[in-house]
Amino acid sequence: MTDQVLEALQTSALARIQASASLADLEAVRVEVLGRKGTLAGISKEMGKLAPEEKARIGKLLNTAKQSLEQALERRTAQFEDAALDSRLASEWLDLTVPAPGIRPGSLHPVTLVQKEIEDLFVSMGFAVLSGPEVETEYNNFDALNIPQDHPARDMQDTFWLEGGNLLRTHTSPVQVRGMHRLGPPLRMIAPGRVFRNEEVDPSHEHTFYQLEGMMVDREVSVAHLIYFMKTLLKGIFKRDVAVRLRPGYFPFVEPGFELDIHCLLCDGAGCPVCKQSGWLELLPCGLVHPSVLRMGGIDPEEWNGFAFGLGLTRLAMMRYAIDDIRLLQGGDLRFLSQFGKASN
Ligand code: FA5
Repeated sequence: MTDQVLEALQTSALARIQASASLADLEAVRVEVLGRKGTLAGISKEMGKLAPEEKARIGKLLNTAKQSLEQALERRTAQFEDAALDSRLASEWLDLTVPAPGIRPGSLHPVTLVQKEIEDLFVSMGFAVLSGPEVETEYNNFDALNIPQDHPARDMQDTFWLEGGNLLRTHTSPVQVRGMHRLGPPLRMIAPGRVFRNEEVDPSHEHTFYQLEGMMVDREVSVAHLIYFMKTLLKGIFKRDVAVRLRPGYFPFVEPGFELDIHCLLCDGAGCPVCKQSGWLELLPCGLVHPSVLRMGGIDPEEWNGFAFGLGLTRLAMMRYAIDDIRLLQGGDLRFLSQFGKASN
């Protein structure tokens, strides 16, 4: 009786293995027939009741059935795996004979392009290009620029303070301080660099942006010199006369101080989100260096004087390339950025 049951079981299990359509089907057969609680295990349990010779014979039959089913399962599994591999090979392939695409040439960032142009211009006029650290001391960022502790001017530039009392520089003006000590009078320097402010971001304000500081110290420097250099700068960048307006501006490190605004080139003065509908964009604050700043820089204000300016370099790049949202410059989107620069490696 058990012989026939076993035989029938084996035949039907083999048929199901052959007919299975997936690895999941196969697994179902394996669990049902060969599993710990499967049919073969059930028969095996029943064998305790049999006479010893019968037990040996049925045991043998059971083992043979088990082995043949296991082999059939293995073969069918291999068939499924081969088929899966074939279909992957058909879809995932690589033609090694196709020429490599090569290195994609990078391009310079619009801010870098404008910065380089200004550097060339000022170097041609005898200015040195200096750089200073982005992490500054409170002294260089504020005190040495005539902005004492508790002075309201400190609140004009929302500061990212660091542990230990240092800060992320809020402007490039601390490089004036470093430049005065390093170069001594007479001096002509510019200092482009990244600055940081804890500000609300909008189309014309970023928390991280670029400025370009400039300073000239000599004998009898006047506002006329300042205006000459500012005009030369703007003409050099825009290759044409651009309407500007000069109005009084307050910065503790210059006296007198000015705000030099540029006619918004994005809307041609009609008003847009970048110029806050005013038609003008704050771009180039400047003035004659305050005597206290010269003194703190180790320069005698009785003998020397000078001018300084702090150009909004990121905003200048926006005007130059008609970019109507400052955030585009920070986004890192190469589709946008690669439109401007010449290819370079
Ligand atoms: C200053 O930072 C002064 N240190 C400039 C200066 C230097 C004056 C030397 C006198 C002598 P202000 O905070 O206005 O000034 O910033 C200078 C320029 O940076 C602005 O005219 C503007 O063009 C740009 N700027 C300021 N804040 C932002 C911002 N959040 N995002 C983009 N550009 C900004």
